[in-house]
Amino acid sequence: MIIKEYGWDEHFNRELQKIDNDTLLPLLPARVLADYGQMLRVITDKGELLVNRPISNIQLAVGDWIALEQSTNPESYSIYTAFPRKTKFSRAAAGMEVKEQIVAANVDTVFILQSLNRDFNMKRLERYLISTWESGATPVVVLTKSDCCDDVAEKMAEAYNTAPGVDIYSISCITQEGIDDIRKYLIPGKTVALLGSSGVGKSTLVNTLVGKEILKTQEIREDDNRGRHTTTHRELFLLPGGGLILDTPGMRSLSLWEADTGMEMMFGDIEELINLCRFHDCTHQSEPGCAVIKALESGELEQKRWNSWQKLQKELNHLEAKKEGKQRQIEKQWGKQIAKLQKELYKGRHR
Ligand SMILES: Nc1nc2c(ncn2[C@@H]2O[C@H](COP(=O)(O)OP(=O)(O)O)[C@@H](O)[C@H]2O)c(=O)[nH]1
Ligand SMILES: [Mg+2]
Ligand SMILES: [Zn+2]
Repeated sequence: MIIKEYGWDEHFNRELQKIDNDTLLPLLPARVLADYGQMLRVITDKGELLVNRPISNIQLAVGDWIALEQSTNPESYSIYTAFPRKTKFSRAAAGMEVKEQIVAANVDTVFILQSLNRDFNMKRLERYLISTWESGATPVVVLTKSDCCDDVAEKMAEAYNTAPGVDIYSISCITQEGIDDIRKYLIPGKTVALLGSSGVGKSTLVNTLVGKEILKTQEIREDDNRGRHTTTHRELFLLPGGGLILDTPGMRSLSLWEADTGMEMMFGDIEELINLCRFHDCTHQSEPGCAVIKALESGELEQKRWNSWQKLQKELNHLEAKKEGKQRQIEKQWGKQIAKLQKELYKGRHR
């Protein structure tokens, strides 16, 4: 069974049995390997196939498990349905519209990559950690290009401070430092996604793990040392020793989409403090009995973390308001359509 190597398991098998299949032939389970826009490349027990992206509302992402319907023409398959996801990494789509973008589905471990030389940024790391916890996958922090950094220990300590309890590694694809340590996450049937800004070394890491140049990487441009975009789509690879790895194009920004669980995982202590404030609508500015002010004064709560929490909370509140606004808009449009219909009905009756 090919699909087992790609993560098909009892869980999805049970989901398959649940599907009320009214097609002539049995459904063919498939996992999305690459997203080319209109077309998706999938893996099945019959090998790799190209299928059309459905026009329906289901938003599919690399890593998704779907069921294909076989037509009587054996060469033709279409998407019948998608299986519920085990995990889902989302962000708010770029642009004006309030929309979820699913970056990857059914990922077990997220490698959050930052380079030790220029991409190192704890605010960004916080965002990736929140989104990863929210997704249901386990985060692992991978600090790249250790060969280009002379204060690795200091940066590791900073990362530990931002990501307590999370596994953190420093690696170099040039000296091979740390590469064998992170191989332990590459388990047959399990999926690791590589996330991080453009140029941090995601594709180079895939090549290093695979042991050959299967992906194009960026040339460092002399002028700004930044590099160009080369990974243009998300793609899932089966590693020689088993295990799956998902390379992604760099994300310019990671706007949060949903973060209840993620915020709790990262800032649960702050949420607990807030519950201890004397007034339930405490603004934590100057109120008497404010547990936050007290914790800031005693040093129990770091000012930096409090600032982060406030900033993220503001962003999330803003996002909630936008989502609600969108919902109201939809309802208003509905209202208008119904009013129009009623008017026409009324006219019809009184003609
Ligand atoms: N010095 C050094 N450069 C690296 C390392 N890993 C990747 N690079 C370079 O960083 C640039 C961007 O790498 P790439 O894998 O394309 O990044 P991606 O955009 O995250 O996929 C390339 O020029 C790589 O050669 C490393 O461990 N050390
Ligand atoms: Mg790349
Ligand atoms: Zn307070």
